[in-house]
Amino acid sequence: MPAYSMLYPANTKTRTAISLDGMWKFAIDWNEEGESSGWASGIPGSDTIPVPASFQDFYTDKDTREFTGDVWYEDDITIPGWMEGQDVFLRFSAATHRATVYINGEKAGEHEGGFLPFLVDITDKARYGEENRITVKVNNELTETNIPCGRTIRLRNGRKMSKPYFDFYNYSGLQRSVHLLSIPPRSIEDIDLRYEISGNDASVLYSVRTKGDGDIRLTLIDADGDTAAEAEGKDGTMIVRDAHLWQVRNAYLYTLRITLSEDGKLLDTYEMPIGIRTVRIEGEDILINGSPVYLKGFGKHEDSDIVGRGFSIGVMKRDFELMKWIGANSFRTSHYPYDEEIYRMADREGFLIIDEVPAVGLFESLVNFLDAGTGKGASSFFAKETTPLLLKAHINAVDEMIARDKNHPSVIAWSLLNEPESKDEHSVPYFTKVFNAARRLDPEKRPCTFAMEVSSGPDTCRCYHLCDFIELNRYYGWYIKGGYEISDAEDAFREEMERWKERKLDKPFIFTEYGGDTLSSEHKLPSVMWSQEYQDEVLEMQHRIFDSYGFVKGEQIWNFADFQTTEGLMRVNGNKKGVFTRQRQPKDAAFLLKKRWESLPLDYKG
Ligand code: CKU
Repeated sequence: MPAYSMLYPANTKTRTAISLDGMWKFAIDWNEEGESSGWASGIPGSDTIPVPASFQDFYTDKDTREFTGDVWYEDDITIPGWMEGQDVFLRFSAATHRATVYINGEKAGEHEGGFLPFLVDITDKARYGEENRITVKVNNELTETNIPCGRTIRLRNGRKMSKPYFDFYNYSGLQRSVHLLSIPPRSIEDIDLRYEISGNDASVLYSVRTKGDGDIRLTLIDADGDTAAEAEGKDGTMIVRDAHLWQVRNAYLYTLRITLSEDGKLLDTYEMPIGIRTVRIEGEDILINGSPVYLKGFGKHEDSDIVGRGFSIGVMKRDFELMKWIGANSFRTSHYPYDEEIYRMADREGFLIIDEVPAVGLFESLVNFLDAGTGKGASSFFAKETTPLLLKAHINAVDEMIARDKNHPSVIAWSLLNEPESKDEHSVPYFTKVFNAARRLDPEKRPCTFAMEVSSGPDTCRCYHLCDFIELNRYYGWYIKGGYEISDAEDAFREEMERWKERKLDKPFIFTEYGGDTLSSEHKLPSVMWSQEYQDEVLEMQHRIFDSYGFVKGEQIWNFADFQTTEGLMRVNGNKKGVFTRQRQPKDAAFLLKKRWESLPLDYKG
């Protein structure tokens, strides 16, 4: 368990989580003077901006949208007098890519990495019963020492510019919720859970960590509000008779109540939804509760109009409705861990999640994602002077991701890198350390994997032996032999699959990316690339390949919806591989997928 608490900010009898979402004061540090000019005590100007949201797409001038450097947020909040004596924190669900937090002008904490939560302890700095000024400096520069990787350049006019090594816009700011938390000084800090199923019964194996001592009691409450099991002590097992299992697209959630008390006096209580289910890989099968499943779904992004990568509860709802409509059962959180609400929704709706750490762009090339798609480029990304720093940041993100997401029944696997350089000998020790960390940190020991681009093939990749199942990102018929050459693309695709087959890996394969760009405005008969007709042709060809191999146990098309990228010759105002438009309306391919996915049984090829 990590030495910090990643528990979701819940309100209970003993704890309070107050949302600080809303309009915050906002200033861009154009002249890199914020620190020296004392902005920590008060930021200049009178602009205000919504939290949560990316700052980029509100404004009408390009220098602001493309701004690279520090942006400052400020909010004056009253911290209630009754919180005095409690442990008091500011909880940021994310600050992209790094943040320094001040209270009343004094530095209170900082965090590196843009997609996971962090707590800032303000217990001793807060003024209780009074107004307090919260100031946050957020920096969005990309480097090769943190994930996702990229560079920051300086234009001749003095402006900095982000050069991502990845194919999504470098949205940033306070993109997720902020809370004020009060927690009792002796409290529940964390819990690990594992499940075993035998016949109709289940065992819930648990281990609770607390701050300070006390008597621990656990109560498992079923969906009708009845007690299903109880236990006492820090570590133990709850036996659940006639357990309701959490099943794919048929979720059943229990509430787990944990209490910490002393001499019958309640010190702290925490409640969380949990689902009883097991995940296992056996030979070429992915087993949920012992039964084989075939994954159908998407690589997604957190991306929508106006708020950018800012969490939008409305967009989340729409996305789940579309995924249900189309017959999907899973998605990958490409290319970073998503907002916690999305996992809670997946827990309720019975979706399976491959949870991905933001390790994208670990590939030596200027137009990284493009060269990755065609198999060009690539040298030794993991033999640089800076590699140890990158590895440290990477493992730290894996640690935080697993700490945050380990208790979601929806999370069935950890995707530890996306399309890294994996042909070079230096990748082997790097990957091994990342995989070892994940395996050590996850109490449930879920399968671990990474997404492989085409140059990481059966004869070239040196790291796939580390994977419990193989994730392939393949664009035959798009980046490779697109258009009228599609018949050759199909041959080349089949040849690659035959070589994988010869390896006899005895592991499941999931296609975590496939598809092609399509403009929702374009129709053409006969097809041309970018038309809706061609998207259907590519998918039909790619599906034929998937159907020919028994070890292919899932397909997650790239992408759920069109999304924003950096501008450039290869992108027409964003990546257009969406099955839905950015406004979440279907392209023709959505109907093709609906027909296919509704007809494929859950245990297809099982
Ligand atoms: C996607 C092998 C291609 C890598 N993949 C990564 C993803 O982030 C991109 O958006 C390719 C694409 O559409 O090119």
